[in-house]
Amino acid sequence: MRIKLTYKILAGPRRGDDDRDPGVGTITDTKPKLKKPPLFKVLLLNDDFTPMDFVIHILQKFFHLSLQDATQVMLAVHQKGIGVCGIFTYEIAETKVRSVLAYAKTHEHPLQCTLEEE
Ligand code: TYC
Repeated sequence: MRIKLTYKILAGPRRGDDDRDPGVGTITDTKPKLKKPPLFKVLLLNDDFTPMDFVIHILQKFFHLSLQDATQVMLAVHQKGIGVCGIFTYEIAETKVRSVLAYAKTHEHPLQCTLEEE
């Protein structure tokens, strides 16, 4: 990446006084500065009490899954004990987990949800 920078000399020889300093400089930075953020899986845990329809509703409401995909994910969690609802950056994953837990609690279901770094 190259950044062209115009700067003003505050001390020392003034512009024009010194031919070596035209008042414009170029800073060259060879390292790319952008890094991919770490990603986090939002996981849903099975339990014996939360109704299947409620889990499907959660997957549609918070993870924007179609009815077909939500049903598949719910059944996978029901059979395997755990499953991935989606993969997000940390802040989004954390917000999804909080929202799901709060919503399940409001509806008096023991549904558990957590996150795990990819
Ligand atoms: N095991 C629940 C039932 O039989 C359904 C269920 C599925 C609950 C997925 C939680 O994350 C879950 N009613």
